[in-house]
Amino acid sequence: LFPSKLSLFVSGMPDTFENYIGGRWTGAASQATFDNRNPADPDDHIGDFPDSAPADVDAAVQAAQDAFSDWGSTPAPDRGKILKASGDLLAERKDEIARSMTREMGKPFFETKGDVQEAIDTAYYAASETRRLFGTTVPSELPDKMNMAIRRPLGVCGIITAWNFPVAVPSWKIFPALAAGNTIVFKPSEDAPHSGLRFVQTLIDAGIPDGVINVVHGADEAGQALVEHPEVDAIGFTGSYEVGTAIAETCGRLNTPVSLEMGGKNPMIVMDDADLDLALEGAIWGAYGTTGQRCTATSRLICHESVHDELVAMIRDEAEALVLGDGNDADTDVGPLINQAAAETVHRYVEIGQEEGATLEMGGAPASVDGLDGHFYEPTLFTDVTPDMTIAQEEIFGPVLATFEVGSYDEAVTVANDTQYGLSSSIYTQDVNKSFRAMRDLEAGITYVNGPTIGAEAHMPFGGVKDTGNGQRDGGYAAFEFWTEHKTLYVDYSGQLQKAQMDSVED
Ligand code: UN1
Repeated sequence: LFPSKLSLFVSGMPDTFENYIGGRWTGAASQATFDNRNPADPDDHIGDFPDSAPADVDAAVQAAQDAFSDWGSTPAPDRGKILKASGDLLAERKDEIARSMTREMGKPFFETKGDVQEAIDTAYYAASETRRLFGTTVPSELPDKMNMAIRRPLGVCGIITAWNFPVAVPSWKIFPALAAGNTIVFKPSEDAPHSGLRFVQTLIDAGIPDGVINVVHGADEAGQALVEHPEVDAIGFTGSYEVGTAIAETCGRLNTPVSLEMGGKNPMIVMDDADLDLALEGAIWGAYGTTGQRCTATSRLICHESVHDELVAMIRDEAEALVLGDGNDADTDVGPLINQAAAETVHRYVEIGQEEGATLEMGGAPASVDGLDGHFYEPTLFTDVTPDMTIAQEEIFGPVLATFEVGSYDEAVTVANDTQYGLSSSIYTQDVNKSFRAMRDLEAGITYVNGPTIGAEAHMPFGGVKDTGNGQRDGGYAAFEFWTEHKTLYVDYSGQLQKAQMDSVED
């Protein structure tokens, strides 16, 4: 029944969706639900999802635990075959998943296709790693003895993700975690639960055994129950700094490994020798793509004073031509914000920017779109911003770009690093020396040269320094480092007791 409901999703009546626990679809034990609405048109009621409580989370953790022994001991390349098949299904269903993702969370269809593509790339990458999963083999300090370290799964992994990349970001965590032999309890964002289900459906259709992946819908109560569950062996989280640090505290108390990807306040430096047309395209895409709702969004534009005014004028011209609307309309460049609370938060930041003395160059108000009652907001640009201002420091998660004028490369780097966050960063320059210096000097997990701060690729480490993270990374082989632990093996084939750290076998 469920898959046919999914295919009706793009239009039609609201539907009722369920949790997926131990291979069965089920509502919350309490029967409570929350609704899911189109942010471009909140009258469009997409469906109702279970509002899960600790009892539902407990059932899912139990199912994941029951499935762990078989899945963890399945040959890794066999696990890889299921991931590959899931990637193939994502590719087959790419357009329909993207259409429904746009309806659910608002970003335009060309962007939601990219979101699904990122998951396809991750599926194929993680599947191929199942034939590597490198350990180490090194000489022993003793004769006739071999030393190895292999990678073992952690066990039951809780995955909690945001709505802005509702397929790509879960895939960054779930595919490598599954490839490594872990079982999963996944809580998708309550603002994009359907996209999370569409993603999991590809794993189910690819033949993942019951209990290996479980989905529990809900908000804070469900998330907290997952993090606090004593049988959960690791947590992967992408979301806000406030929620992430609360999770870290709980995980610290319970001694649960945790991987955190939190906010960003990502700088793009434009030096006096930059190609300004290129920088313009980068700034528009980095700041207003996804309506600024990326943890990697370009939110600070740090310009050399000799190019600042020209670039600001260029951005105004270009941004004013951006078309706001329903992301499923072909003309739309920029979709809505995710919900009313987000629209209010963004507007409050704009007011604070003006109160603190920044100049509002463009935008700064909710936008109306004919026939739609969605949470649209004008692409917004502030100049005369100084590093002490609130809009220079706090993550706004909306289409708001703040520019700073600087007189030198050193000043640009000082301004760029003046933030609690350290996710992404970029520099536009044609000077090879400055670009290499920036790669060293910018305090961020990611630095782009001559590109904006967005655009991570699936096989590369993704994550940040300072308050953006806790030293872990999604993406690439780095993800396997988190989702596995080392087991060290010594094999002594000398036929005698050999004592390590002694001068010789006679000691
Ligand atoms: C996020 O906003 O959490 O690099 C992820 C990028 C995207 C991923 C963003 N590929 O902007």
